[in-house]
Amino acid sequence: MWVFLTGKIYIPELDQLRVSRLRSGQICGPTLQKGNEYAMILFMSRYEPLKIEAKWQERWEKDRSFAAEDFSKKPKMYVAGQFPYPSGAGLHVGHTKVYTIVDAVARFYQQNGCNVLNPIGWDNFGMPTENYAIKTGISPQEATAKNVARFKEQFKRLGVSIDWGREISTSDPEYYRWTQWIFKKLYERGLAYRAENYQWWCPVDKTVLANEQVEGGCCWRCGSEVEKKKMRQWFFKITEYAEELLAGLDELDWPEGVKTAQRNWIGKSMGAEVEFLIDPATRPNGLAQDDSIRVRVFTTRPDTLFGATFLVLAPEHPAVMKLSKDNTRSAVSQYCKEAMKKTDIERQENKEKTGVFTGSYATNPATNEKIPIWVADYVLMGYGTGAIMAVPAHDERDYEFAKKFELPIKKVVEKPKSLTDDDACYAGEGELVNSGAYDGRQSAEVREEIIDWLEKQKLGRKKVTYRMRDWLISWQRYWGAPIPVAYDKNGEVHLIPDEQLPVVLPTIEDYRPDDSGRSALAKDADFTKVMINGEEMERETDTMDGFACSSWYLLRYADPHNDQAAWDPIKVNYWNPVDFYVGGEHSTTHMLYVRFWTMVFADMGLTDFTEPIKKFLKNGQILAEDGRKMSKSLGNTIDPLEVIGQGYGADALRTYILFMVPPEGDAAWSTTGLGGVFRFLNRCYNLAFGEDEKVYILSDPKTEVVRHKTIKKVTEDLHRNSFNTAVAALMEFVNELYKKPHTKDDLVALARLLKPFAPHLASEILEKFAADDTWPEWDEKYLVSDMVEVVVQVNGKLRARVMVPAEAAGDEAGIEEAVRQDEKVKEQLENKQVVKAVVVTKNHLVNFVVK
Ligand code: ANZ
Repeated sequence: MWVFLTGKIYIPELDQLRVSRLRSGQICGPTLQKGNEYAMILFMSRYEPLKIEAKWQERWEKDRSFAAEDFSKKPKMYVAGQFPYPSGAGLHVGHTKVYTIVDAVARFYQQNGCNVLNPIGWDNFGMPTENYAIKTGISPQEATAKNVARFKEQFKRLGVSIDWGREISTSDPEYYRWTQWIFKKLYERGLAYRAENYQWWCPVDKTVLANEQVEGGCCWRCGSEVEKKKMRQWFFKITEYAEELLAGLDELDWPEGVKTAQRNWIGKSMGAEVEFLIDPATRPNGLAQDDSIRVRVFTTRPDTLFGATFLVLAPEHPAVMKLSKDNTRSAVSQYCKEAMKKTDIERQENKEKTGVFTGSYATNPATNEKIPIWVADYVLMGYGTGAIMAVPAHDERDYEFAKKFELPIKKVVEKPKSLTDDDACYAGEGELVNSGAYDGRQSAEVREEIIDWLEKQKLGRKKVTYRMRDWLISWQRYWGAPIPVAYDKNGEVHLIPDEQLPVVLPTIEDYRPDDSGRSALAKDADFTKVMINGEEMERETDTMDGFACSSWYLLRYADPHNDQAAWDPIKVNYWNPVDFYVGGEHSTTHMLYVRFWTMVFADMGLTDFTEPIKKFLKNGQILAEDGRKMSKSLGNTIDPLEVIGQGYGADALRTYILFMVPPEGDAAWSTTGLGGVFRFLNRCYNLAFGEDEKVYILSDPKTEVVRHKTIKKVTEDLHRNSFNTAVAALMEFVNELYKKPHTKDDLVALARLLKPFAPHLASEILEKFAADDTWPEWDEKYLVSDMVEVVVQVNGKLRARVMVPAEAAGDEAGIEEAVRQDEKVKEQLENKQVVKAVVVTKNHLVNFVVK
C-alpha cells in the first residue's frame, strides 16, 4: 500500500524499504523537499490498516460483539462519554478524544473478564440545529437525522466497542416522553414550579438563560450580551438539594477542580438573618406606622453588629421605592433603572462604588443608633435577602462605599498585634471593641451568643444561605421537549395526563422565535389547544432546557427500549451508577443537574443510589496544529474520517490521541506525531506478518523479562488512566522485540496489550496466532531488579535460558535451585532421572546430566 500524506514531506518507515540512509529529496523521481506542500507518495507498506479495519468492523457488527448483557455473573463495568450534540459539522478529532478514552477503558475491562456496557446516544435538542432550520428551511428533525447518520459513520470507523442496540436520541418522542413524565413527577413533588421574576434574556437567541448559562455577562451559546427581562418561567428546585449535593461530593472519585467548582457554585454560607426596624420618625409619608416594616439582611458576621453604620438594599429590592421619600424618589428610581442594565458580574467588579440614599433610617438593634438606608448595585438581589448591614471597618466593599459617601466607619474588631500591615479595613477575626458587654471577647466566639440575643429580641435567627439558584428550565424556543402542562381559563396549571404523553413536538413551517417571549409553537393553533378531562385548555408553549433530557440518559441506557416506564429499577440498579464517565465540560451544569435528578429519583424510590457517576475523568482538548482551539469558524478542524482515509487508519488515530498527553491535558495536533505512531503500528504489524519475521521457539530470557515488565506497566497504567505512558511502554517493548529473538508468546502479549488502543491490528495479530484477547498476567519473579541469565543445558545441549535473581546466582546450590523452578527446565527434566547437576557459578551455567 502507498501511504499518502498531504502537508509536509514525511518519511515514516525507511527501514521498511531497507534504505537506511535515504534523505528527503531522494525518493522516487521528482525532487521532494522536506516541508513541501502536498508532496505525496512516501513508502510502500504491507500494513494496510483500512483493509484490516473494514474486516474487523464488519465482523464486530455482524457478531454484535459489544452487546452488553443485562445481568451476568461477571463483574459489571459501565463506562460512558458525555453524549455528543450532533452538529452539522460532524465530529472533529478533538471530539473523538472522549470516546477514544472511553473505548480504551471499555476494552481493557472486556479483556479483563467484565460485563461491559459502553453505550452511545445523541443529545439532539438545541439551538444550532434550530438556527440551521431557520436559515435553510430544512426541518430540525430532518437535519438531525442527517447529522446523526454522519456521527454514526464516524463512530463506526473509529472502531469503538459500542453496544449499538442501546442507541438513544433525546429528540425521539419515545425518549422525551419520559423526560416529560419526569417533569410531572417533579411537579407533583413540588420540585417544578412557575414563577415570575427577572431573567437573563439573550436578545439574539431570543430566549431566557439559566444563571449557569451566562458567562461573563454573555450568552454561553452565541456570546452576545444578555439583558434582564421580567418573565414567567418554569424552574426546578435544585436548591432543595443543596445540602445533599454538597455532602455527596466528598465520596466521589472526581477531579478536585470539578468538585471545587460545584462547591463554589452551591456556595454555602453560615450566618444569620438580622431584622432592622425602620426608624418611625423617618418613615416616608403614606407608610403605615407599625413595627412590621423591617429590613431583613443576611450576614456571615453577626459579631460585627455594633459596627453596622448603614444598610444597603439591592436596586431590585421590593422595599426600595417604599422607603424613598418625595425628595429622593426620582433619584432612587433613576439609579435603579441604570443598575438593572448591568450584569451581576459587572456589579461585583472592583470599580468605584455607586449608590443613592433613600431618605429613610433604620435602628441598629445593638447600639440603638439611627443608621441610613442606601441603595447600591454591589448588593445583589439574588443572594441572601438582597439587603446587607454595612460594616465598613471590616468589609472591603462597605469600606469603599463609606469612604466615597462619607459615612461613619466604626471599628469593632481589633486587629491582632502580630499583623503589621495597616489596612484601614480589617476583615479577619480578633478581639471585640466598641461592642458593649462583648468587649474583650473573641469575634468568632460571640457569633452564636449574638444570634441567641437577636432571637430573644425576635430580631434575628441563624441562617444558612446558598449561592446557587433554582434551575431555570423554560426555553422560548422550538427545538426542545415540550413542557407537559396546560392552563385553564383561570390560568391554573394542569399536568398533561400520562395517556396523552408524549406531547409531541409538531412539525411547523416557521421556527423563528420573536420578541413576544413565546416560542414559535405559540403560532400553531393545533398545538396550543388541548382537551383535558373534557375542558379545553391552552398548552404551555415553552420547551425544556436540553439539560433536562441529559439529566437522566445515563439511566435510560440501562433499559433503552422500555415503553411502559422510563426504566426498570432492576436493570438500572444493576448497571448504574456509571463506573467511569468522561467528558470535557459542564462542571456546574450537566454534572450538577444529573446528580440532582438522581437524588430525586432515589427519594422517589426509583433507584437504589444517590450519586449517578462514581468516577469522572475531565478530558483535555486537542488543539489545532497552530495551537489554537479547534473550531469550525477558525477553519482548523481535522475530520477523523479524513485522517483515517489518508491511510493512517483508525488504530493510528486512536493510539496517537491517547499517546499525545495524559488524558486530562491539552495538546496541539501534530501530523508528525501521528506519523510516528503509524510507524510504531507498522512495526507491530511487521513483527507478526513481516516476510523476514523471526519467531523463535526458544525465547530469549531477557525478552521475557521485558515482556513481563511491559505487562505490569501497561496494566497498572491502564488502571490509573495513564494511556500515554502505556503506549510508550509498548513502543519500548516493540524496540526490544526488534533487537532480540522473540516468540509467539511475546507477540500474543503485545497484541493483547495493544488491543485497547489499536483494536483492529491487535485482533488481526491474535487471529494469526489463534489466541484470544484475555488480558495477560505478569509474573513477579521476572521483575526482581537484578537478574542474571543462566544457561541451562541438558546432557551438554542448550535447552533454556533462565533469568535468576542475582542473589540466588552467587552459589551452586542457589543457581540449581532457581533454574529448577523454571517451567521450561521442569519440562526438560520431566520423567528423567538427574544423575548430577554441574554448576559453573562463574559462567552462570548449569548442565543437568540425565538418564
Ligand atoms: C456584615 C459583614 C461584616 C459582612 C463583615 C462581611 C464582613 P458570603 O461569605 O459570600 O456568604 N452580603 C450578604 N448578602 C449580600 C448580597 N445580596 N449582595 C452582596 N453582598 C451581600 O458573604 C456574606 C456577606 O456578604 C454578608 O456578611 C454580607 O456582608 C454580604 F465584617 O454582613 B456581611
